[in-house]
Amino acid sequence: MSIVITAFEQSPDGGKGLARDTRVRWALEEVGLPYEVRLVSFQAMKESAHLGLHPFGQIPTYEEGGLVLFETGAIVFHIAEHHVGLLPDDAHARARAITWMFAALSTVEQPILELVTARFIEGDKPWTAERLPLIRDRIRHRLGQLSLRLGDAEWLDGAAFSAGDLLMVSVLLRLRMSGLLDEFPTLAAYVARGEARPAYQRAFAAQLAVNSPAA
Ligand code: GTB
Repeated sequence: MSIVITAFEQSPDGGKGLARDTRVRWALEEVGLPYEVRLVSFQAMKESAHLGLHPFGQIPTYEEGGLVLFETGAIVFHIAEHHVGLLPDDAHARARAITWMFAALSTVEQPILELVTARFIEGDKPWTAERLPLIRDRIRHRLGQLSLRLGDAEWLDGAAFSAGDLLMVSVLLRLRMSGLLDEFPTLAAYVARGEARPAYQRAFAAQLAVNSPAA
C-alpha cells in the first residue's frame, strides 16, 4: 500500500531538516518503506482539503490506504509498530523505547519549543531579553539530566537504536544553532551518531532536494 506524507512546499529553515517531516522520512527510511511526498504551501495547509487530514492545519500528515494520521509522534509510532527496525521485540525493551519517544516529545522538546517561540515569535517583545536566559537554563537542566542518563551508552537504551532515539536526536537537532548542544559533548556525540545513520542521511537529502535554494 503506498504511503503519502505531506511536507512544506518551502520550509522556513531552507533545508536544515528541522521541519517535522524529516522525522517521518527518517522513520520510513529506517524500516525501508518507499513513500511519496505531497508538498503544501502555508496557504494550502489552512484550506479544507488539508484540514480534512490535519485538524490543526500543519504538516506532516501520513496517508496509507484508508488510514490518515497526523502528529509526528503518532506517525513514527505507527511505522515502528508495523515494521521491523525501530522497536525491539522484547516487551520491556519495547516499553522503554516507547517511553523515550514520549520523553523526547513531551519532556525534552517542550523547553526547546519555548526557546523557539521566544526567539522567533516573541523576539520583539519587551520581556524576551529577560526570559531567554531562564529558558536556556531550563534547557541546560534537561540536557544535563539526559546526558547523565545516556552516559557512555551508544543509544538511550543501550546498544540498540530505537524510535526513541530517532525522536530524541531529532528534538536535540533543533538546538544546534543555539550553541547549547555543544555544552554537552556526550549529547553532541549522540546526535552526531544519529545523523551518521544512512537512513537519516537519505531523509535529510530528500528534504534538502525540495528546500535547497537550487531546488
Ligand atoms: N505536534 C505536531 C507534530 O508533532 O506533528 C506539530 C506539527 C508542527 O508544528 N508542524 C509545523 C507546521 O506545520 C511544521 S514542523 N507549521 C505551520 C503552521 O502551524 O501553520 C515545525 C517547524 C517549522 C519550521 C522549522 N524551521 O523552519 O526551522 C522547524 C520546525
